[in-house]
Amino acid sequence: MAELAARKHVQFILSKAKEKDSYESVLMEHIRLNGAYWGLTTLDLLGKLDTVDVNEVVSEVLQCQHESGGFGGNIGHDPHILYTLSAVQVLALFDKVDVLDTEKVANYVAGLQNEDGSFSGDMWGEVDTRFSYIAICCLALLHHLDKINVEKAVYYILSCKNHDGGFGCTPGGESHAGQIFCCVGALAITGSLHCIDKDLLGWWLCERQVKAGGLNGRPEKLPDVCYSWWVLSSLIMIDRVHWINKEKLAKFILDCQVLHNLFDIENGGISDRPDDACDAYHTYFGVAGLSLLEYPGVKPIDPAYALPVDVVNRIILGIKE
Ligand code: GRG
Repeated sequence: MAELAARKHVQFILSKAKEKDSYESVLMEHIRLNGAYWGLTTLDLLGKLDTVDVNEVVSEVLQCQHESGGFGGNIGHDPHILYTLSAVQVLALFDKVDVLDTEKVANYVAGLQNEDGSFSGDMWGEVDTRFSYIAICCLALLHHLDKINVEKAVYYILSCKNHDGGFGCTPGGESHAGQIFCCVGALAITGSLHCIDKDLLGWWLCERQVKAGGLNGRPEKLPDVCYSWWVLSSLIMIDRVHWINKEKLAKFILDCQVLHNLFDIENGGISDRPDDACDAYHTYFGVAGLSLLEYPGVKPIDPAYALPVDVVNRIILGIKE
């Protein structure tokens, strides 16, 4: 089996952070805070978070905050719950959540809860179980879950459960591994995992493994490295990870490493499938997947909070290492 080229992936992430004018960085401009979360969490999992300047990161994050308390994807962009979680997660990595007026951020998130317990992503009202997860994860990290009606939030998530055991975006929506992560993660954080039929969901999730070892997000689809996170974290949370072949999955992720670019120059990064181009999103979810597989040299990640375990222990349990 190929080995994890950790040093090259760190270089790849650091080089992406510096790029300002490339085609890719322009495409990523509106989701810069998400990108910061993917890149910096990758560095932390690989033990290299100290290669970045904390004050610079904190200042960039704070510049994305809107007067409502929410965060935009970049400086001057409208606030959305998607970027608000990334902002809190990035600050959490550096033990800097206290630079925030946590009450204000929590009020922004809590203000997006609807009467039926669901969450909108922003003032324009789109509803999705992604936003339920984000609200719950974000408020838990801010110690402000008391600001929402948790019972209604859980009830809404359960209304998105399908007969195949999976979950969709809204009631009746097709089961998809990404939404399943969100629903299972939110139920895990709120202590409601007993509401899941673990065998039924575990069966649907383990059927996502294809012959090559990789995982897809729903039936008949191609495997993609990012599902190493969405599927595997869900299987771990419901205690059914032994239902897939972990070794084959690790091999698939390692085969997606891009170690040389088109000009045969040393590169780094992980792609969606072998021989494709790499990006920060797949690099993060590939490394995070290997972390869930307990790959040597990669720090353990928490499957519900999607942050390194030591960060979650520090914030949620108050344990300093
Ligand atoms: C903190 C990890 C973390 C997440 C925050 C934004 C979010 C909460 C979760 C997103 C969950 C999700 C829906 C992931 C799926 C992303 C994805 C690869 C979608 C592609 O969907 P299709 O239909 O691809 O284009 P398939 O693979 O089905 O062909």
